[in-house]
Amino acid sequence: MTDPFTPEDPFTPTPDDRFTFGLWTVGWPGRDPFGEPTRPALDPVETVSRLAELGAYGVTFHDDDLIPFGSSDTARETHVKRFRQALDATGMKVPMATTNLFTHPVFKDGAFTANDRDVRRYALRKTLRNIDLAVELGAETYVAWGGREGAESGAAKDVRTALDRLKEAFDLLAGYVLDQGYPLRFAIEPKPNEPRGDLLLPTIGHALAFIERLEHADLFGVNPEVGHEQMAGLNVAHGVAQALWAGKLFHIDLNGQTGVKYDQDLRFGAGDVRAAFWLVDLLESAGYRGPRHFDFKPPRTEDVEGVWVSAAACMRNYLVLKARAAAFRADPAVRDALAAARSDRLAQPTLGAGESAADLLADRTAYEDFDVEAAARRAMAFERLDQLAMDHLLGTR
Ligand code: 3MF
Ligand code: MG
Ligand code: MG
Repeated sequence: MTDPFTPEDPFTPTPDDRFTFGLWTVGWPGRDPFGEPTRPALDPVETVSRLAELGAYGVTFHDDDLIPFGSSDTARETHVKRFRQALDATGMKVPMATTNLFTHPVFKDGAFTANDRDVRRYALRKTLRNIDLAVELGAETYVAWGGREGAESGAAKDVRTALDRLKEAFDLLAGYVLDQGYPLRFAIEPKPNEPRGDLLLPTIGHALAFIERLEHADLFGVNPEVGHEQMAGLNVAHGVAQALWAGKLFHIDLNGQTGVKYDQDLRFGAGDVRAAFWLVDLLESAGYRGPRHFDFKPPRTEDVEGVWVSAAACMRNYLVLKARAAAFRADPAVRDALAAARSDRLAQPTLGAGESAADLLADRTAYEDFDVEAAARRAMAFERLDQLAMDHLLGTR
C-alpha cells in the first residue's frame, strides 16, 4: 500500500475533482462555546496557496471571512485585491460565496426574519453588497444558510410571518440578480438547530417545499450539508436524492457527523462512513456536476499543520469512497445481487402505457387473482447486497 499524502498516492486530488473549501473551514481558529481559540487566524492568501498545493479546485467565502467586519472601503479593496492576486497566481476558482448573517450581535434574532425591520433591511444590504463581489470573483452559486433565523421559545417568533419575510427577502435578492443580469443561482442550506434552539427550514424537505413558493423558484436550489441532515436523524443520501430528483441540487456541503448531537463538522468520511459511502455513490452515479465543497472544522486539538492534514483527508476520503463505490457497481456479484433484489424492476412504471384507474379495476390479476400470500413469502435478498457493499467499503473485496 502507498503512504497517504505522498505524490504516488492514487488518491491524490487534482482540480478536475472539483474540491472546494470555505475560507472559514480551515480558517477556524478553534473557538467553541467552552474555549478560546487554539490556533492563529489564517490569512486567506495562505489558505488559497496551501489548498492549491493540495490539489483543490477552489475556495468559497462569507463576506466577513475575506473582509473583516467593519473594514473601511480602502481596506476592503486591499483585501479583495490580495485575494484576487492569490487566485490568479494559483488558478484557484471561487464557485460559491455567501453572507455572514450570524456572527455580529446585531443578528442575535436572525437577519431576514429578525423581528426588527431595520435589522432585516441591513441584512439585505449586506447580502446585496456581497452578491456584487461574488459575481465579480466568478461565483455561480450564492449559498444562503439561515444562520440565526429561528427561535428558542414559542411566542418569540411567528413562524408563518417569518416565512413571509424570508420569501420577501429571497424574492428581492433574485429580482436584483435578474435585473443585473448576473449568472448566479441561490442554494438554500437547511439546518435543524444551532446556533438557535430551532431553525427555520430545518431539513432538505422543508427547503424544497419553501422554494416552490418563491417568485423566482427556478433560481433557487438547495445546499444540503451531510452533518445537518444527520443532526436531525435523517438519511442524507435520501435527502440529496430527493433534491436531485427535483432538479434542485445546486451545491453540497460535505463533512462528518456521528448521529444526533451538536454540529460536529468532522472531516468528510469521519463520522458515519456508510452514509458517506452511499452519498458518494449517489453523487457519482447521478452525474452531479457541481463542486464537492467541504464545510468542516479541523478539531481544535490540531495545530496549523494538522489543519492541512485534515483538509487533505477530506479530499482523500472522497476519492477512496468514489473508488470503492465504482468497484461495488462494477462487481459481477453485485450485479447478480441487484438482480436477485429485483432492483431494476422499480424502474418499470406501475401502470401500463395509457392504463386508467378503470383498466386497473378491471385487471383481475392485480387483485382478485393476485396471490398475496405467495408475494408476501418472496424474499427481497437485500442482506447479501448490503454485505457486498460493506465488503467493498471495508476493502475486503
Ligand atoms: C453552519 C454552516 C455554515 C454554512 C455557511 C455557508 C458556517 O453549520 O454550515 O457554515 O455552510 O454559512 O452558507
Ligand atoms: Mg454546518
Ligand atoms: Mg454548511
